[in-house]
Amino acid sequence: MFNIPNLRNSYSIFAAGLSFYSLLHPLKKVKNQRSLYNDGFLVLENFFSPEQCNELIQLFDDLEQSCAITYGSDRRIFGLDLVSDIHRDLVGKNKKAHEIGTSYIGSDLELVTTLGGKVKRDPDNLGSGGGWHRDSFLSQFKMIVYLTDVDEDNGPFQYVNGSNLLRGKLKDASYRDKGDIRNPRYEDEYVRMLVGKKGFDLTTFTGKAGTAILCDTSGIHRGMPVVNGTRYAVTNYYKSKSLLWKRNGDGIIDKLAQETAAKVNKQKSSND
Ligand SMILES: O=C(O)CCC(=O)C(=O)O
Repeated sequence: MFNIPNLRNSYSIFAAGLSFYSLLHPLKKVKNQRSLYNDGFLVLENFFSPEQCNELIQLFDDLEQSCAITYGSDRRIFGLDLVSDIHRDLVGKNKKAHEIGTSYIGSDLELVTTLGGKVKRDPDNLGSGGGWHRDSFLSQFKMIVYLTDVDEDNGPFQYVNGSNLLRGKLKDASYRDKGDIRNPRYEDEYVRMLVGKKGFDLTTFTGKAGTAILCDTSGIHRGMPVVNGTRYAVTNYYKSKSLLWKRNGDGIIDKLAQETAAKVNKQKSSND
């Protein structure tokens, strides 16, 4: 009998759908930013000064107790652009990140939220983002800026090079078990196989406080599990203004950001 769940797990249907969508929404090879297209990321050093990083950390610390949400080893505050001037003006409204993302995705982007994140060692120790994953199978743009120096020990961002490209997505899906084709989460062993045997490269982003990573999070990525120390970062989430890029999950992040704003407003009015 005609079985929809089986059909949904078919490689051919997944590949045809993704290819069709990618034909309609081609990613752009922008001059001077080819690594964003070819590898899925672009690194800009000294994007923020040490003083700016410290100010952003201080604000996170001030709000952590009342506003942070815990996800494994992550402490996250969504919507910092709604409650902090420096998060809004320096990070959320950052012109350079917006311009680069818009030219890569090929349609005007808008900020969904500026997230503040702090990662520490935790018993499950999956790292920021909860292990290897794609945020979606369709391209998505984010900017992560480290606010503390990041080495191999305190949770650097990691990315499987080229896993943002259609050919990377199709190649990877062809290795997966049928039931996993649409699963955006990956076991460590699977990523080791992609990197060790299937010719993908892996980048681990160590860097000084103030380093920005602009990336397409439809590629396979994670925050490496923390061995020692703490990592602070801010992340801009963007979405396209075009209706053709609408996703099922749109709205969840906005809601979390509004919750932060409501908590901070309540705190302010009880202090008045
Ligand atoms: O901040 C990081 O290092 C990774 C976070 C992540 O994977 C995510 O939010 O999707």
